[in-house]
Amino acid sequence: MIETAQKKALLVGVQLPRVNDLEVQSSLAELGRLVNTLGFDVVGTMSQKRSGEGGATVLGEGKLRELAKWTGGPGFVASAVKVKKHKAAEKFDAEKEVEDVLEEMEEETESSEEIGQADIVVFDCELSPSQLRNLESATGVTVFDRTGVIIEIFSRHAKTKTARLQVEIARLNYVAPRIRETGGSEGRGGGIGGKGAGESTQELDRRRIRDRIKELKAELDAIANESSVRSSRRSMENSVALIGYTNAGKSSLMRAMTGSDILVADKLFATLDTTVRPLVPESLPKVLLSDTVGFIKKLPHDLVASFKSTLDEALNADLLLYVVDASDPTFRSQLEVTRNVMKEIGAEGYRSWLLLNKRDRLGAEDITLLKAEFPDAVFLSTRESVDLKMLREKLLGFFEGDMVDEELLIPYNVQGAVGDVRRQMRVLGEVYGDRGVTLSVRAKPEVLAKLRARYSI
Ligand SMILES: Nc1nc2c(ncn2[C@@H]2O[C@H](COP(=O)(O)OP(=O)(O)OP(=O)(O)O)[C@@H](O)[C@H]2O)c(=O)[nH]1
Ligand SMILES: [Mg+2]
Repeated sequence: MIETAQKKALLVGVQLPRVNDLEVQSSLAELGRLVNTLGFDVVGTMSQKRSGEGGATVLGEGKLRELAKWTGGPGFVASAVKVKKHKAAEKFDAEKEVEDVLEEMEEETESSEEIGQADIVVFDCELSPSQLRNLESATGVTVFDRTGVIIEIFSRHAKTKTARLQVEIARLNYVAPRIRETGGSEGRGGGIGGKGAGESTQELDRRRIRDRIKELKAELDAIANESSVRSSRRSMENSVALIGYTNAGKSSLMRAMTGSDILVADKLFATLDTTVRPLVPESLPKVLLSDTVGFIKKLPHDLVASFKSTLDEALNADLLLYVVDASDPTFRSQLEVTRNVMKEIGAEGYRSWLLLNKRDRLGAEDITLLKAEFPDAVFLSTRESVDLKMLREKLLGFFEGDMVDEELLIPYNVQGAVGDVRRQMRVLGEVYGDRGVTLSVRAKPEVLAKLRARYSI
């Protein structure tokens, strides 16, 4: 675990061609929330236009010096670990020169800005191990990339055995190539089973990590076998999965609809495990809801793989509810990211609804515009009981699709039938007559047939 007491973080974005300013800013704002979730304070942000995320230090020389002013580092790399030259290396070098000239011009206009003090730097992209090393040498402080931050949050929030194993595998895969000869187990490499005597070389550390990953994978497989038995049993029931970007309100909805006390927090990645609960009050037909891990842009690939099995639970669902925080101006791209990952794991073709949540934060005008843009979406707030009731009815309606409505006349002298009806069917109305009670019910035809046969009614 990283020591986080009052760490001051500087965020650095790299603006690639075809990425507009707004996207860079919103991505940096999101990185800020991730960093806050880890307990760091954000003291500043900076970004630079670059043609790619390559190069020994990602940033140009001038920008690197500017960065070092925040951290008190030298501002250059004593002996840069060269990033492997590729075919387009010459072109890349020429581009870099132009970039550096542009950057010097840019720097002149920015240099009067007030500069604070940062003791950690977080890049909003994935850094290669050598880039990370070079940047740490130039800044003199610990450098993280977005992947490292997300992995750290996941490791802190993982609670169940499965989530802990999955996160640990992703973390070790991330850490292995970043281990250094000296102090390799500090900071992001810390806590990997502890370093034994005589095992200080990189090679040994890496081998130990590979072995550990193998062990963890075997453990995970054993658990997966058990739970596939459990979920295949569950697939007999009506099930709905809540899917969506982190902080969209999935767990809030789950709590409100199932009366469970699962964690809701204004934090990113509050939930890492799938929870399954029936609707409360219990409904007929019975409907199970499952809450899942949230999505994020640039989700590290290893984590997508790790959480695939968590999301597999969602693939057992009959219906997917895409939950969106409609009050977030970037929700469209969040939805796109979510849908793309779901497509990757094979959820294409699933029945789904779009839920535009947090409507309490929207003005009437916003709602009108959104209704025109998303005519089929369900608007709701997890804080409005009328909305929750409406969603519940809509869900029951969905699962009642293959049910029929009938009237059952149950004579007063037939014992037990009314109880059975209430347990197995949805009662829409009841009328007490001379001979017995007439119940208007909605149920699956086979359930009705069984009951009629049993009580001869
Ligand atoms: N204003 C408003 N806030 C909401 C609503 N629904 C949820 N929230 C808040 O949004 C934040 C995130 O809610 P969660 O339910 O934890 O979000 P989540 O989708 O489960 O997030 P992850 O577990 O990180 O994927 C919390 O602070 C909630 O109180 C809503 O309808 N209106
Ligand atoms: Mg949640």
